[in-house]
Amino acid sequence: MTEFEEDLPEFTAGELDLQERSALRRVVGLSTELQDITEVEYRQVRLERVILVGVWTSGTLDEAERSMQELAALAETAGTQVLDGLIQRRDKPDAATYIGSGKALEIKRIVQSSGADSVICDGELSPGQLRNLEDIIKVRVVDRTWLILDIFAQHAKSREGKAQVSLAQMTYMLPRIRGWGEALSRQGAGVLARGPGETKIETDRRRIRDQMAKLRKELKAMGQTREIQRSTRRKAAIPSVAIAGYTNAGKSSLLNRLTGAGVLVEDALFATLDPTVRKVQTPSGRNITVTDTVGFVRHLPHELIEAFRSTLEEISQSDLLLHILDGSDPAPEAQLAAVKEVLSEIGASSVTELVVINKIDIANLDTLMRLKTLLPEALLISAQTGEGIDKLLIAIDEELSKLDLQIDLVLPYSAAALIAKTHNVGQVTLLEHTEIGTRIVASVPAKLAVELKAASV
Ligand SMILES: Nc1nc2c(ncn2[C@@H]2O[C@H](COP(=O)(O)OP(=O)(O)OP(=O)(O)O)[C@@H](O)[C@H]2O)c(=O)[nH]1
Ligand SMILES: [Mg+2]
Repeated sequence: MTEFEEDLPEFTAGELDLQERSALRRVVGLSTELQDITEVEYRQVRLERVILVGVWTSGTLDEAERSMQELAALAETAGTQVLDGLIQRRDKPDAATYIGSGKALEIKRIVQSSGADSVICDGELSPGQLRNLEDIIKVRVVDRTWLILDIFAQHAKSREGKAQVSLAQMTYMLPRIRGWGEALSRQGAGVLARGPGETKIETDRRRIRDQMAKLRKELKAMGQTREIQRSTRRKAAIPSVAIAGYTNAGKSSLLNRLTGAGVLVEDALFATLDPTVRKVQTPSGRNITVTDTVGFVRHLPHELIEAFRSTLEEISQSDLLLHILDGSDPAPEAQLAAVKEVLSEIGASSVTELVVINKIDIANLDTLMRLKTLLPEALLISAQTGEGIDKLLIAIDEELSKLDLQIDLVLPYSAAALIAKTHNVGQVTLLEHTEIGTRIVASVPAKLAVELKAASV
């Protein structure tokens, strides 16, 4: 027995097996995996203990603090422990370091004394700002955009959702690759995939671009499937109602309340990423579909809007939009503005909108009064207690009936299926059998009116 072997602690057979395997993995890691880790992969290493940093440039201190509270909620949703949060008053963010180099040094000291492993800045930082801050503070520095992308990545479940988030992350990372671990990556040291003279940054970029092209292709195919499903619903002339709004406003709760859909409801930001479509019947007997989808947030990363375009079409292509507002939020007006901004960006501004103020069971009365003055047409509900839901359904009915057209025409007897469809989605007031066919007087969605006209005699 050698000296070395004598020094080995005693292991049970199982432990030894585990040790051997992890030792083996470690060797493989040293030779290729560490060199091959891309910046994107490094960035995806979990944050654990974080310090939040914000720059307060305009608005009241209250607003600046609320923005930081939201950043803290986002950080916690991402699974981190928030150790501290600091706001720096400035006319505008520092071009080189966001908070200014003096403040950056101060943050470095706080990071060291608190044992934080990362810093999260409340904004979208330029690649240069991130790099400079990391150089000063000596721990990883990420921004709000990165954090939101990370939450999306953790919550994505469907194949489409995952692909959308990956694409958004890569779009964000591509200009930000700084060649992390340059010291580790022995340039050109025998990694097969790497061409002669190519640096690690170039390899990373090339790899990311290849993956992005692949993802775009996959997403295009998945988007086509969604489009087919949507056009099937369109052919059936069933009006579509989309629920949109700020994250955590209660969109999924409302869908569940309306349909018993059993969608995940959670007091967490971005609990829902994949859209859910369910059928509902309104009090007048109208069949509609209701879609719950991803929530919005202030400064929703543009990369995400781009990547989620196909999902967001569920909103922009709907017949009616229920804009859910969290009445229990201290400043729902800010949410309203943020949601409107995203809606216009996704081309949904022209869709008829009903503003629905939710959580009235726990909302502050003053806030509700303020909102009612600002939005006299808004409906008040509680998805939790069910209050106001009857009125909401009636309002949905009314709004949809405005989109209906009155028809009075004769259909050939061969068009029995169309008559059944008219019964199903419209309000039939007269049905009469004549020599040439069935006379039908009804109020129907515009899409069906076109179809009926084309088939009439
Ligand atoms: N008190 C009260 N809580 C509500 C009401 N509606 C929703 N909630 C709560 O608010 C939280 C968020 O609800 P969700 O339905 O998941 O919200 P969402 O808009 O789908 O959120 P995301 O999918 O994360 O964007 C949950 O804890 C719900 O229980 C309500 O009317 N009253
Ligand atoms: Mg939801």
